Amino acid sequence: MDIENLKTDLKERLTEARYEHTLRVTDTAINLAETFHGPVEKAKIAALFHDYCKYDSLEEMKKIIETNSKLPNLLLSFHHELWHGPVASVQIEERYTVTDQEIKDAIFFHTTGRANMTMLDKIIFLADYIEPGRSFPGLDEVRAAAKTDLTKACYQAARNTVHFLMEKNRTVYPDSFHAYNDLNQQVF
Ligand code: DGI
Ligand code: FE
Ligand code: FE
Repeated sequence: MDIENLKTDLKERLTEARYEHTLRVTDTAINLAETFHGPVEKAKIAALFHDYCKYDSLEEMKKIIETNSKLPNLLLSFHHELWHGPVASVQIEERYTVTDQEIKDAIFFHTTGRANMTMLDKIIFLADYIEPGRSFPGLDEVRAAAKTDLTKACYQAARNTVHFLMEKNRTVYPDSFHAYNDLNQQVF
């Protein structure tokens, strides 16, 4: 993987603010991987690519979801914010020959999480939530937990997100609930 080429591509595809977010998520993911003895190189690649499709057109993403058997059509019944991770996971395989399943899964599930998250899934999900540019209610607690307990911090992030969506009368994608329930059982 030529990181400098990838960064040039990202700069073209993303806004300045989103590109800066991506670099902060990457630093955060590398730190988490080092702290919890996870896969540092994979964390770096997955973090750099995680929002690769964030600004793709809705028509284009819809077509990819409809035609690619790896992507569930259920996504189309939920908010389009949920599409960019799954779509990125298949696009990067085609464009950059990223075939590592662990990396593709971490990108696919970075917005919702899922049941039985791998360590890399947790690292990317959490890094996206706690990167220094974020300011969510309850973030201090999650950042504190992230220093010592990866699963507990992910649980708190998943819980806060589901709580936030319900407060706003938004729909909650099944994988978000699956992540919440499974992490809850791992923590308590
Ligand atoms: O791409 P980012 O902005 O860095 O972060 P993200 O990929 O976590 O996307 C966050 C958005 O996705 C935020 O607006 C909340 C929304 N979201 C997360 N989980 C769900 C969700 N929206 C719905 N409708 N249902 C979910 O389960
Ligand atoms: Fe995202
Ligand atoms: Fe992100």
